[in-house]
Amino acid sequence: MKIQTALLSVSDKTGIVEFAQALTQRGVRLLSTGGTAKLLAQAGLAVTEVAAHTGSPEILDGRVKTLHPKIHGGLLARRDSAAHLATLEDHGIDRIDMLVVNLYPFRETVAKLDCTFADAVENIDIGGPAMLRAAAKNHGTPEGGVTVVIDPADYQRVLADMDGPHGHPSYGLRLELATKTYAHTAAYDGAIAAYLSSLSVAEPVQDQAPERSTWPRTLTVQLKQQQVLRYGENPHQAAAFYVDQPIGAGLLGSYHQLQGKELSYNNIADADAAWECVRSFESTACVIVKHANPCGVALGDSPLHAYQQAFKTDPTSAFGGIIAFNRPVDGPTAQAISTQFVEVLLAPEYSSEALAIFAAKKNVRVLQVPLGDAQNAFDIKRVGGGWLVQNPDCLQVPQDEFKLVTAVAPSEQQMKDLMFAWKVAKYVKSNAIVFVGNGMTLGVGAGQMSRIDSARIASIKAENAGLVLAGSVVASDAFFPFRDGLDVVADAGATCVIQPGGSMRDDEVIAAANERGIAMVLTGARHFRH
Ligand code: 93A
Repeated sequence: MKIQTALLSVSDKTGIVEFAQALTQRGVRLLSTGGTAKLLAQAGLAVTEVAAHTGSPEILDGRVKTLHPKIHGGLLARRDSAAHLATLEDHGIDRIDMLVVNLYPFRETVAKLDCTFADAVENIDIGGPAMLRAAAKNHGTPEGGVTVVIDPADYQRVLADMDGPHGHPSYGLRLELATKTYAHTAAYDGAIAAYLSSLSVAEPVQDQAPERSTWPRTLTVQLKQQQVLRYGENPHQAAAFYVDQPIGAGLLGSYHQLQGKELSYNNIADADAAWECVRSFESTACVIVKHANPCGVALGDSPLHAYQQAFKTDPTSAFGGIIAFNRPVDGPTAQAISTQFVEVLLAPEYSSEALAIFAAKKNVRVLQVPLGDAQNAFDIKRVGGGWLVQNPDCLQVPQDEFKLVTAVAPSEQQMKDLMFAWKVAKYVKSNAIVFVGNGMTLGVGAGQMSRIDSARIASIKAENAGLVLAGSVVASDAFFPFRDGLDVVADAGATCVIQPGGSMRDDEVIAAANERGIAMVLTGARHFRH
């Protein structure tokens, strides 16, 4: 069914004049609301104001513009129902075949903290969502229906379809746009609910910016399915990957897979752990992850050097690992990696030489992830019957706030290593103990129920890899509850320790450090990771 009439009513007027021009050229009659109509008329386009079309003026300061049977009847009448079309005739209602609407900018308005309550309320769009939902409901059948456009990015696709074999937007496109519309109106209402539920004042004053709490009582997130996964953590669990809308720059969800087997659930979880860790370093770094824990992390003069050092930490665990770089991967690095079994590779870029080397290893999943500093808005953990929500762990205590509590102080290189170890410990599951020497991990103890066991495991792993802990530094993600954990790392050869402090027995632990001639730095903040 050829498009005869389109209704255009947009707050974001990007590209609307050009789109309206293109519609006019294709013989479409334009209806439009106040501000949009004015803009189109200024551009020399023939446009009928909705008020003139319905015979009802905009009233109540524009709160009622399009809420009229001539609009909603024109959108909702079934194109395949003779009775519906006859009803339109009886009431002198024209069909509206296309709806182009984007809503009052509610989210953008309330994002300004000085936005008054009245301003927020006035930016709740009523007529727009009503029309959008009506048009999307009536997206129709392959024979005909309403085309609903909420995003200027879709204008070109709609025109291309109109110029295609059907002469009107295809059913597939109409269905897709209708789906997008409902996701959009749902998120829009979600934002309104979140705003209202964040107001901490029982009776907000109209012309004042109300106080708002960080945690709205209602939380809505908009997620889009990126892919259905073959299975979940285990083959008997179904799974899918959903990503935020929009995805912040630098987060894993914006990955582009260049080659290799399909990503699995565990691949994605491990890739995220590796990526979050590697992008936290400013200098060239490589992170190797296995079962969500880093099993080798190193800084280097080049990606190759960083990889070789990271690999040395735990070559056994690195087998089948996830490897991430914060620098482009070049040919020599690719060559070195291709001698080991690797599940997933992540980097901001790859040279053509590197890609040619990986191409010979068809199964290796090569992901390109742009670097960026976006953080997730929330960390979410599923528990029975609900979600636990928190801010992500982005705390970085500046080095000048660290407290030296021992007689011995770290050297400059040891201080660098302490900072590095502290950063890595944040990405190791608690209880975390990380031995470091010269910018590389020497032993990682992860996920034990007691800190002393993590310390033992870390030193055993260093020994297994043939690495020497004498003169190393060590980080502990949370305080030492007793001196025993400290004694284990000292026995292994550590000479400097970084830890949050804050234990009831800090005095005992500090005394032990002094007794053993160890330097100890307290950060004042812990990094549990469960
Ligand atoms: O105030 S409303 O909730 N009541 C309406 O009847 C109505 N109809 C369209 N808002 C309404 N709209 C919105 O006006 C549209 O969603 C669009 O965002 C905006 C376009 O207004 P104008 O063309 O005057 O700039």
